[in-house]
This record gives sequence, C-alpha cells and structure tokens, in this order.
Amino acid sequence: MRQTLVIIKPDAVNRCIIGKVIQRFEEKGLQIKAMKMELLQPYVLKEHYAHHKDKKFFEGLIKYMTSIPSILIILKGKDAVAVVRKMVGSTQGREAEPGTIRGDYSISNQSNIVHASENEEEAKKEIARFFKKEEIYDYQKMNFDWIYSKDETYMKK
Ligand code: 3AN
Repeated sequence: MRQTLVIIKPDAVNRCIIGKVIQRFEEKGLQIKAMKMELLQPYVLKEHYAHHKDKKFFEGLIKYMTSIPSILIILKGKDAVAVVRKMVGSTQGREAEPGTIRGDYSISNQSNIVHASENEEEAKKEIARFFKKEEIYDYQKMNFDWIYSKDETYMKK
C-alpha cells in the first residue's frame, strides 16, 4: 500500500477545523502512520514550493505557511496519493468541487486548508523532507480487513 504526505495548513489550524479534516481521512479508511504539529521553517518551504519560486505569490505563500504551526500527517492506503488528492480537490478554493475538502472549507487561492502530495515520486520526497524514520509507525489497523477485500489488503499499490 502507498503512503502520502498531508499538511493541514495554518489557515485550517487557525480556523479550528483540524479535527474535521482528519476525520475525513479516517472515515475514508486511510491509516495515520505519523502525525505532528510543527512551525515550518522558510528554508524547508522554499524547497517544498520551489516550483513556485518565480511566482508573484511566492513570498506571501512562505509568510502564510510560517505564520503559525501546521499539522503534518502521513496517510497509508491503497492508491493513497491519488485518493487523497481527489479528496482534497483542485488548488483554487473558489473553484474546488463541493464535497472536496477545499471545496467545502476554502474560498481562497492561497489559504486552501491542506497540502497533499501530487504523485508517488513527490510523496516519497515529501515524506523524507518532513519526517524522520523514527516518527513513522508500523502498526496493525484492525479494520483493514473490513475496509478492503482480502486481495486488495495484500496488494502493494
Ligand atoms: P496544490 O497545492 O493543489 O498541489 P500548487 O502546488 O500549484 O497546488 O500550489 C501550492 C500552493 O501554492 C497552494 N496550495 C496555494 O496555497 C498556493 N497557491 C497556488 N496558486 C496560488 C495563487 N494563484 N495565489 C496564491 N497562492 C497560490
């Protein structure tokens, strides 16, 4: 099964909807492999958002992301990267579909509640960027047998 990185961003922390966001992932059947609160530092965010370094909003993005702590989470599940991106919805809060996290909680391009890894390769890099090995837990999730079929439970993806 695959793993993906989610950041519950400062706007969601400030608006007291951390629990609502986490609840959606738990109810979907994803497993929380790691979770922590951290005030993210500019150097790590400049690396994380390097693809936006020439954009007008870059400095504002770094300022917002370093304003108060974020919640960092690793989620595990079959096709977790794609499943979580779908749950999060498209980048612009005003355009995100209702029913997605951004569609239900965001009306902004910048303050859009969550980050989720874009693809498998990014997920691997981002997990290594934000977590130490010893912060990630292997434990049996009792209800996996009820969330998946037997064949799916043992499939790698
Ligand atoms: P996503 O987070 O959906 O993968 P990216 O990687 O294009 O989207 O954007 C990273 C972050 O940059 C977004 N989550 C958002 O906070 C911020 N961002 C993206 N586009 C804009 C914009 N036009 N104005 C302000 N902030 C933006």
